[in-house]
Amino acid sequence: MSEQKILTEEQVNQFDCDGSINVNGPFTTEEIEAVSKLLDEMLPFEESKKNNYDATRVTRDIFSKGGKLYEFYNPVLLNIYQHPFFERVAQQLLYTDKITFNGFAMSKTYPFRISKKVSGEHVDSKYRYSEIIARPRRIGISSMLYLTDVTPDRAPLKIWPGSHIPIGKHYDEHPELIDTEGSQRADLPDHLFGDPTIALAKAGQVTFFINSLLHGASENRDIEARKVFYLGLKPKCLKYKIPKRAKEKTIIVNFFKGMSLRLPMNRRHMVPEII
Ligand SMILES: O=C(O)CCC(=O)C(=O)O
Ligand SMILES: [Fe+2]
Repeated sequence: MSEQKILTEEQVNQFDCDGSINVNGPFTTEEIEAVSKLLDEMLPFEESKKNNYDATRVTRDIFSKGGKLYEFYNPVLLNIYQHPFFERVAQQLLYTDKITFNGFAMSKTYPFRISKKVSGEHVDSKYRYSEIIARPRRIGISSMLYLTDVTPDRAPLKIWPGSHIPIGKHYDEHPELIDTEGSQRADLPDHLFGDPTIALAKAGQVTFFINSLLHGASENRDIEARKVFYLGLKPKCLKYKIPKRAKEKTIIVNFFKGMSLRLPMNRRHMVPEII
C-alpha cells in the first residue's frame, strides 16, 4: 500500500458505513477557476427539442448524452484527472495499489427557473454486498470535484447514507438481476432507506461515493449554476464495463489510446484496459 495516505482512518471507516465521504481536494483556486471557465465554454445552456431533456444538467460524457470524447483531452481537464490525489484516495477506499480510471463526465446544473427536470433517485451500478466487502473491493467509485460552492439551494447531490448495504444484500440474493446498467429507485427492493442527506461543499472539495449508493440530483434554486467534474475509478482487476447505451466499443478503446499518449509517462497506468 502506498506510503502517502490522504484519508484518515475515520474517513475510510465513514466511507465503509455511509458509502460516501467529502474531502478537501489538492487543487489551487486558479486550477479550479480554470476548469470552471472551461465548463462554461464547453457546456453552454442549450434548450432541447425533446420534452424529457434534462436541462438542469447539460453533460458530455464518454457513455452517452452526445459526449464529445476529445473534450476530455483538454489540458486543463487532463491536469485535474491525472493528479495522483484521485488514485491515492481510491487506493485507500478500494484496498489496492492498482487503480484505473472508470469514466469521465462534467455537468453544469442550471438554475431551476430555466430547467425542466432533475435526474431521479437511482444507483449508477449494481454491486453485491460481497463485492463491496471484498479486499480489494470489486466495485467502481465516483468522485465529484466541485468547481463552485454547493449550498443547500445550489443543487446538492442527495445521498442515502448506508443504502449500498441493503441494496448489495438484495443483489447477493438476486445475482441474475445484475447487468452493466444502474437502476432507478422504483426498480430497487422496496426497502426503507430513510431520509437522504445533501452533499454540501466548497469549490475544490471532492465527494467520493460507491456507484451502488442510492443518490439523486436536486433542483438548483440559486441564481448561479453548479459545476462539477466527475471521475470514475476502479480497481485495475475489475473489468471495465461498457454500458449498453455506449456507442461502439472501438470508440472507447481509441479514446483511451489517445488519452494514454497525452498523459505523462508516469500516469499512464491509470488508463483502463478494455477487453
Ligand atoms: O450531479 C448530480 O448531482 C447527480 C448526477 C448523477 O447522479 C448521475 O449523473 O448519475
Ligand atoms: Fe448517478
